[in-house]
Amino acid sequence: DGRQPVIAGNWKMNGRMPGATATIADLAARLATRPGAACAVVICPPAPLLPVLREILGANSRIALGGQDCHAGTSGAHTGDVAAEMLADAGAAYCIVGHSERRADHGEDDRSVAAKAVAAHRAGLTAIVCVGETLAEREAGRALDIVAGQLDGSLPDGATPANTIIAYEPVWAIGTGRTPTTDDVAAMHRHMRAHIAKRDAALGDCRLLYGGSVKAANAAELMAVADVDGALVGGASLAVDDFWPIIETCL
Ligand code: G2H
Repeated sequence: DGRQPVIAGNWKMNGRMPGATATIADLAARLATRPGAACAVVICPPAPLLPVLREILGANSRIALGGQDCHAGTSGAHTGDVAAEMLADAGAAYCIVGHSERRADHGEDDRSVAAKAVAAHRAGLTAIVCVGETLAEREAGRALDIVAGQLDGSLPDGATPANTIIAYEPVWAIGTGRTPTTDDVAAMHRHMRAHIAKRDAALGDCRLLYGGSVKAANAAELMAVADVDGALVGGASLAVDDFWPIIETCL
């Protein structure tokens, strides 16, 4: 299919010094033993760690950095928020937007997620737009429709396969150890690709990541599913010994 796979680690609110610097140095050293560009590796640490991790990696590292969220605006009276431009200044090339934890904890809806994706694009960042149904929605047989609606609302005009990656993360699989069957993931990803291609044929070539309890033991079978172009990994991205075998499935 020609799409370069992406393995992205979402550290969430984890990572202190000096552990974080040791982790990134270890990961960079392992990747240096596997030259080539088979797979894009992205780490999304807490924002305060971005500059120091960027310094350790250097400008041309195989590991790219990303933010976990951004504000839609460029500056202003928004205490606690971070602009996409600031993430770019700090060394990020990607930004996650619309993660279900942001949607749940901070009341973000599709409209605000789309505005954040626009901000990421404005700052030159690749947006990783997250969608996914709840357990109740899946049990009601509504998963495909819910995700299609989230895609309609969360993907902004101007999204392209170059500036936008989509992560399907069923809410009930996040941090729970539960994962959908590979058949369910295949059906969802096929449906998502067809849905976005209907809106804009070019968009159909976006990378579609699976996220939610990805770990070494299930990564190979999930990454082998048609229309899965990589993974967004939370808990299993925190320790290199857990994360490395997941990356290796795409090297
Ligand atoms: C889903 C995922 C990373 P985990 O949130 O975005 O986390 O792999 O811990 O389920």
